[in-house]
Amino acid sequence: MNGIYLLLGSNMGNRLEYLKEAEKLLITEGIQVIDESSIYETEPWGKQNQDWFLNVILQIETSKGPSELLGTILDIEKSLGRIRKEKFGERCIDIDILYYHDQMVNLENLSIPHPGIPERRFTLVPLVEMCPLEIHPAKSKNHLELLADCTDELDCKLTDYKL
Ligand code: PH2
Ligand code: MG
Ligand code: MG
Repeated sequence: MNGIYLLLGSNMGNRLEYLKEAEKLLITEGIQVIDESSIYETEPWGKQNQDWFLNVILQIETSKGPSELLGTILDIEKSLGRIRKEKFGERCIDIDILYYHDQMVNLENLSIPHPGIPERRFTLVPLVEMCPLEIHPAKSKNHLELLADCTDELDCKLTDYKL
């Protein structure tokens, strides 16, 4: 896996505006966005009776290491008004680190690669769009193979929205 990838998600309020604001704040923090996926409208995974999400993946470049990057992300989520309630529940903004090159991180508050990648179509579909042949450093499979193996059947619709 080559590159640092973030997944952004929102399913509350003006979802597109939250994604746009999150990207702006990342850039304000000195993080460079070098590629972005299409925006997808996705069925809620993990907890059904909540609104659909908008999800997008950004490839970024930064001199921050994984833990410092997580600190910046948590500050941005807070400044956009995120309140942490239940696991998998609704959120105005969520920013997850999917990959930090080939690094494996296993800290109490941070696991990289993100453990949800292989089981979530809403993550694999935009990864296949951006980097189909990049190999997951722990699974030793590329994104096309991971998507083919994935049993998640929740819907993931391509939209025309732009960041
Ligand atoms: N995030 C979750 C839980 N469920 N479902 C979709 N479709 N998109 C998400 O970003 C998402 C989710 C936990 O962070
Ligand atoms: Mg998440
Ligand atoms: Mg998160």
